[in-house]
Amino acid sequence: GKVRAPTHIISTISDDRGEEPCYAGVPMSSIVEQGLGVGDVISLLWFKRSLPRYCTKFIEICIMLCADHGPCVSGAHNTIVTARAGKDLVSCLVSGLLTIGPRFGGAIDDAARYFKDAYDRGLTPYEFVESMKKKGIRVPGIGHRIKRGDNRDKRVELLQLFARTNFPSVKYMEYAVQVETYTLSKANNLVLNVDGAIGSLFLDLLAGSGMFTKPEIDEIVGIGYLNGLFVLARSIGLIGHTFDQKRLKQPLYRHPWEDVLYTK
Ligand code: Q5B
Repeated sequence: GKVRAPTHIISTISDDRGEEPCYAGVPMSSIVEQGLGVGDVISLLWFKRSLPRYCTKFIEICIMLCADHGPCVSGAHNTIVTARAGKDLVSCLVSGLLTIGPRFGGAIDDAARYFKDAYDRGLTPYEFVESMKKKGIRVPGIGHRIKRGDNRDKRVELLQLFARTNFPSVKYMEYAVQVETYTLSKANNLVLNVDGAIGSLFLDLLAGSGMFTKPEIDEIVGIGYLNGLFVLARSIGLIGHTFDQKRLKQPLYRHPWEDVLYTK
C-alpha cells in the first residue's frame, strides 16, 4: 500500500494545493460569491466552522468597536513614538501590539476564564470579587482609566444591546453585569470594560449558539482565542496611527523633562 513519509508540520485550517485556497474546506470563491465577511473568515480560520450570521456579525462588531481608542492609549502611544523614530510600518505596528496584555486590551481571555469559572461554580458576585481580592488578583474585564459609573463605555452598551437582541442567552454577560454592580458599589471606576463585555459575551456565543461542544468551549477558553479579537481589531488603528504620523511628518519624539520626576 501507500506509505506516507512522516511530515514536519500538521495544518488543519487552510489548504492552497488546489485551484484556489480553501479556508476550513470552504473555497475562496464560495466565500466571495456568498457575500461573506471578515466575521465568517474568522469563524473558518479560528473556529474551523461556519457560524450563524448573528455570531459572525457579533465578531465584526467587536472588530469595529476595538479598532481604535484614540492616540493616548498604551498601544497607540507606542506606535506613534515608533513612527516618529522613523521606523517602518511593521515595527510601528508591533511596538503598539506589544503593549496588549493583562492591563490593556488583553484581559478578554482572563475575563472569560474567571467569569465562566465563577458563574459555573455558582459564586455570587460578592463571593467572586472578594475571593479575587483575597488572592490579590484584579478582576479581569473590570475597571477603566477614563470610564466611570456615570460615564459608561458606549462600546460595552452597543455590544450588550446587540447580544440582548440577537443571542439566545446572555447569562454570562448578565453575570458580569451583576459583578459590575457590586464593584461599582466599591469604586466608581470599576465598570465592566470592553474586554469584560467581549469576554462574557463570547462565552454566551460559545455556550448558546449550539455550535460548540462543552469540551470545545473549555479548549477555546483554556487556549485563549479571545485576545486575538482585540489584537486583530487594534492592528487597524495602529496602522492608521503609523500612516497619520508619517503623513504629518512628525519629528523624533522626546519626552519633556518637566513631565519627569527626577528623584533619588
Ligand atoms: N482596581 C484597567 O486601573 C485598569 C480593579 C481593581 C479589582 C479590578 C484596572 C485593571 C483589569 C484589567 C482589564 C482592560 C488598569 C481595560 C482596555 C482597552 C481600552 C483602554 C483605554 C482601549 C485601570 C485604583 C484602585 C485600586 C485597585 C482597584 C482597579 N481595577 N480592583 N479589580 N479590575 N483592570 N483591562 O484606573 O484600594 O486603591 O489599591 O487592571 O480589564 O485596556 O481606553 O484606555 O480600548 O484602548 O489605573 O479601553 O482597572 O486604577 O490601578 O489606580 O487602581 O482600583 O486595586 O485599589 P487604574 P488603579 P486600591 S480596557
